[in-house]
Amino acid sequence: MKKLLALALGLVLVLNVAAWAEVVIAFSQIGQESDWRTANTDDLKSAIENHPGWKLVYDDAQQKQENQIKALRNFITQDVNYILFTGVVSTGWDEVLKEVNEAEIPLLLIDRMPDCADKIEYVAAFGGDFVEEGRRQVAWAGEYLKSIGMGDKDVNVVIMEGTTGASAQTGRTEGNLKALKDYPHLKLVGQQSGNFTRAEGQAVMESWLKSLDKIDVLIAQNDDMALGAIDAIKAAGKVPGKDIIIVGCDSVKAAFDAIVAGEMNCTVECTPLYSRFVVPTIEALEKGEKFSKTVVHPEEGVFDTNGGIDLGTVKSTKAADVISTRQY
Ligand code: GZL
Repeated sequence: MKKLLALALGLVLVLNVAAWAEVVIAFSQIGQESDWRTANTDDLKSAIENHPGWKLVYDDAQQKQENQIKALRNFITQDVNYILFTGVVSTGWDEVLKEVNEAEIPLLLIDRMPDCADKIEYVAAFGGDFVEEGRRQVAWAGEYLKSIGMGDKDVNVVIMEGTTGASAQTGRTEGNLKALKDYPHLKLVGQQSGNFTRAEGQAVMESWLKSLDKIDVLIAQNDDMALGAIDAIKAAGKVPGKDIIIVGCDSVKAAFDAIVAGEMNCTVECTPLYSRFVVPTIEALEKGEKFSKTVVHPEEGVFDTNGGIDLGTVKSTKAADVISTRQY
């Protein structure tokens, strides 16, 4: 009996020590609105759950800010060791992120940065350069048209925006509109949100096909909306990638498939694979290292039908040449 008791006590002790040494990382994720988001979730979940001594606390906010705020407060109550955060929109985070700071839980910002970033404390930040991504989208369309001898022809452009108020939408729109000034023959005839989802992208394109005289170029601020638009274009009896030039963003696998099939023309990369930044950063923070508050932008490419389109900061790569190497 004594031996059994000693064994039980030993087991409790080991479990307590293990729990005590565990690093608990909480992740407030926006939702499951796109292939990009799914890849981002899968990448971070798998890296954290498979890391020795780490435990993941995960929350999917279903694209609702109030759910993210609730999740952040739950993380504080659970006294987790780190919080990973990306905000569905840019505003409305000041109060809750200050509560995270007051709880002295290290905050890592990934993907979409909150507007209050310069008023709160965070230990590291990794996210796309959304303005540059938006610039690249329009510049690709302008340079492509020049490459096929249509640089001096007026063409009608529509911009399908992401979730209204998300930094990925505001940044890409800023980049889109700035770049349009460099290509005066690209005439903006429509600008509407498709909320980063395939279904809403299809619905917006359906309405544009009914209401606009002619669409020559679609700039879709993510690939899911571009793929939804392709569905609508085909249903209307038009040829996507030919009747309407289609430029997406993210560079998810389905976009590569559409480009290789000739139904899409270009996708500007925005990587969702953040574990390669987050894991070494938390490992270093665990050793007491400090990081700057500068947002780290991953190196990203542009992928299209034939490659070779020079956008200044990057030259496009032929999608068919690299499709087999893609990780998401
Ligand atoms: C970009 C990310 C955006 C993607 C969309 O970093 O926030 O959200 O471009 C996703 O596909 O929904």
